[in-house]
Amino acid sequence: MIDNWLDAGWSDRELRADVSVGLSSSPKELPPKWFYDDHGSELFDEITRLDEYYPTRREREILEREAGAIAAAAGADCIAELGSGTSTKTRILLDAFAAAGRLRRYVPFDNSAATLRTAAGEVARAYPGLAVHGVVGDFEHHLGHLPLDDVAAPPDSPPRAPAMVVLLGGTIGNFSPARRPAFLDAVAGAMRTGDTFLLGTDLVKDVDRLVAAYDDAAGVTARFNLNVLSVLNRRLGADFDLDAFAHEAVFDADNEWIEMRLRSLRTQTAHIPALEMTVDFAAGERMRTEISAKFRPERVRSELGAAGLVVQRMWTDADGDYALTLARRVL
Ligand code: SAH
Ligand code: AVI
Repeated sequence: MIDNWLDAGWSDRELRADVSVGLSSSPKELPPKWFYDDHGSELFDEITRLDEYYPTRREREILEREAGAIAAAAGADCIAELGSGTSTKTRILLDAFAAAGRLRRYVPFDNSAATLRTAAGEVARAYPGLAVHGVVGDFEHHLGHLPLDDVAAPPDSPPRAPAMVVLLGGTIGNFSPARRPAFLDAVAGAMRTGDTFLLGTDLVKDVDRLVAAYDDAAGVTARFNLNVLSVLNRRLGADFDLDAFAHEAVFDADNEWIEMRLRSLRTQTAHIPALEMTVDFAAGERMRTEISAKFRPERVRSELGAAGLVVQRMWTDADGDYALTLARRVL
């Protein structure tokens, strides 16, 4: 079963609002969620296999080592995954929960409809007997619809077992610090007392490794970054010249985040007919397209705690590059 909260009208209104606000601001800005059309999702998948992009490998290492402990500690029979993408690493969790004899439901949730449908279908085929309930939605708006309760359960059935909500890949880092508390409150609000939240966070580290992870030699991240302009061209009839912008990734040491930008290579004007908008760029002007925050363990604990999610366990990979944290909603 797939629920879809992103009908074309909703998504178009959201895109128009984001683009008209973001490109009228100074400095100009676009939210990262618009990277992930079908092509952007494929490019992200390619990024996860790059030598320089360590977070996926590090997270997989922790999952392979600790999935059994996570299954035991969570005691859940339902895994709901926000920003599930291709659900590739999730299979390590699904296998461990199945081995513990308690896997019943998987709820992948993503705003990239085609990726979600493919992933949900593949997981359903690979795990016979698993109820897969996919949700196409925006996790900044639709967490109130996260179906942690089994809609097929008869009304007189006993209270459900705990569920585990997961957010992997370091995706929490793509929220600005100002928006993280509301997001974590919404996650906790979608859970019941006793449910757990498994959160992947990239950790602060050597600047050169961080920058290389977001500015790879093969230029895949550059294509991923520029793809947001193709999304605006296709969906809003805009005329951005992708050859007139350059990808940049810099580490902001004060904020401890990687910032991705598109730098205008010349003075130019882009037209966005759907918004009746023209946007002027000076030569060298930078437009921010993503932040990817890097965390320290204390910050992970305190931000989860502020949302009523109490940390039960925190694991890192052997090199201390990345952390997975399991927190429980206690009230
Ligand atoms: N969890 C996967 C994918 C991470 S990429 C991994 O660890 O590799 C981030 C994913 O979040 C993408 O699949 C993207 O489509 C999705 N996403 C980004 N913004 C979103 C939003 N606002 N609502 C729902 N999904 C979103
Ligand atoms: C999905 N997100 C956690 C990725 C990140 O590392 O911030 C997106 C990404 N941007 C550039 N490379 C990967």
